[in-house]
Amino acid sequence: MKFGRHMARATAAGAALLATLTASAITAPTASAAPWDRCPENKFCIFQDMGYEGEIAYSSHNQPNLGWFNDRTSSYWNKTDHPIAIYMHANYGGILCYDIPAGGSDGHLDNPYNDNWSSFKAGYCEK
Ligand SMILES: [Ca+2]
Repeated sequence: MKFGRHMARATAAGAALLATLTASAITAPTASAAPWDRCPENKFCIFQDMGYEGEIAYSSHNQPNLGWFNDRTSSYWNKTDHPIAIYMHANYGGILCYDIPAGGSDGHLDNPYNDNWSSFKAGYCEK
């Protein structure tokens, strides 16, 4: 009887291991995808959270009002071929302006820029 129970446990353990390996093989491609991979080519992407996490919004056009995303951006990735100017108020207003070069990215916006973006357009800030 002892031998029989031992074999039953071994079989169950083997089945569990096989299930784990199978699950890993299926989920591996998803797990290896970086969060910024969600940003399409030729778009300027903004993320709600640090580390390119949370909700994402993107555009290849000027945005005078970020709508739901107003004052929420905490990281960004510029996959366009041109610079982007960020403004702290809608309609490209406010005292502060933030330049992003073509291809630029930052996974951790510091104050006063974190959660403070309200509009953006192509080009550098006017100084
Ligand atoms: Ca945020």
